[in-house]
Amino acid sequence: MKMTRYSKNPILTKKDVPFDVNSIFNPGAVKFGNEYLLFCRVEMPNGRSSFVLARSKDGINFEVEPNLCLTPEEHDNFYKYAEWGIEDARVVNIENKYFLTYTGYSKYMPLVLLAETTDFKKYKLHGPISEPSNKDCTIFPEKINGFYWKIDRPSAEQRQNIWVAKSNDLLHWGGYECLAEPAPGTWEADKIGISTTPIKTKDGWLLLYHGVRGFGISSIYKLGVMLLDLQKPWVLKGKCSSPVLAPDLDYERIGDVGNVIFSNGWIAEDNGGIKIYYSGADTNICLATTTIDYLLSLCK
Ligand code: M1P
Repeated sequence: MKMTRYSKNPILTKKDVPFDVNSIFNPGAVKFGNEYLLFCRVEMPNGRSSFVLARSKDGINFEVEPNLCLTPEEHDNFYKYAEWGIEDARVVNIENKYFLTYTGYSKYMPLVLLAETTDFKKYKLHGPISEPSNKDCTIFPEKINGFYWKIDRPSAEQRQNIWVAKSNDLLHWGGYECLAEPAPGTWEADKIGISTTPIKTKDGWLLLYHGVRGFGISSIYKLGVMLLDLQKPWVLKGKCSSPVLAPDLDYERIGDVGNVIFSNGWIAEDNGGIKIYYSGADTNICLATTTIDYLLSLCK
């Protein structure tokens, strides 16, 4: 199986949200008990984003909860770093806790915030785990060589590369290494960023990433796949030469930001299948399915 879009995409739009929003998009995804959870970004009428949970028994039909689950205003001491919105959460299960890495947006510009939960009802907010400008952060689901590891995407003047770092406690980070750079003259020439939480496979850590290239007055966001060494997560073992998913259909081309496919959530099934949750044009939530074996074959 290659990459298959769900025939009834999008699976969620703002019409499915039981309160007034501009859009619902860019969900983190995780299995919690016997449920699939999407930790969705909703842009509120004032243009600032918060999070709402959507729940499903089959990973396809989701119901959006009636209330927001996390807002900028709940950030107390960290509100000044989240005042303009919280965006694009990645969710990872480590040692029976769920950690959320997401963008806090404010006058300081984007940085990475960390929160944890055990029940998706109460959230412990840890605040920034980067300086600005930084975003697109995900944490590995287990310790490697005795350390926690994260991947993120600092903006260094005009350069936007993907970096990796390690930590003893998930709060203090060091050992920075540059993991991947945009490939000049290709679909990912302008910038890249990690999309989804790493999945452990027999061949290495598998990740989706997004690549961006400017065309005329706009940019096109496409998804790629990369493979990292299991024991040395700063070593890129391979990556695709062309995108695995690119804007094509109307719901990916037309919306608040046209020609964007963006993902920050996927779920690996026990049978080797993968559900990729992605957003078209920063406006909706869609589903595509594939397999670990297919994605690994692209990284050879
Ligand atoms: O509009 C596409 C995406 O642009 C930004 O992503 P990045 O900084 O990684 O290029 C984010 O604002 C993201 O939310 C948005 O989907």
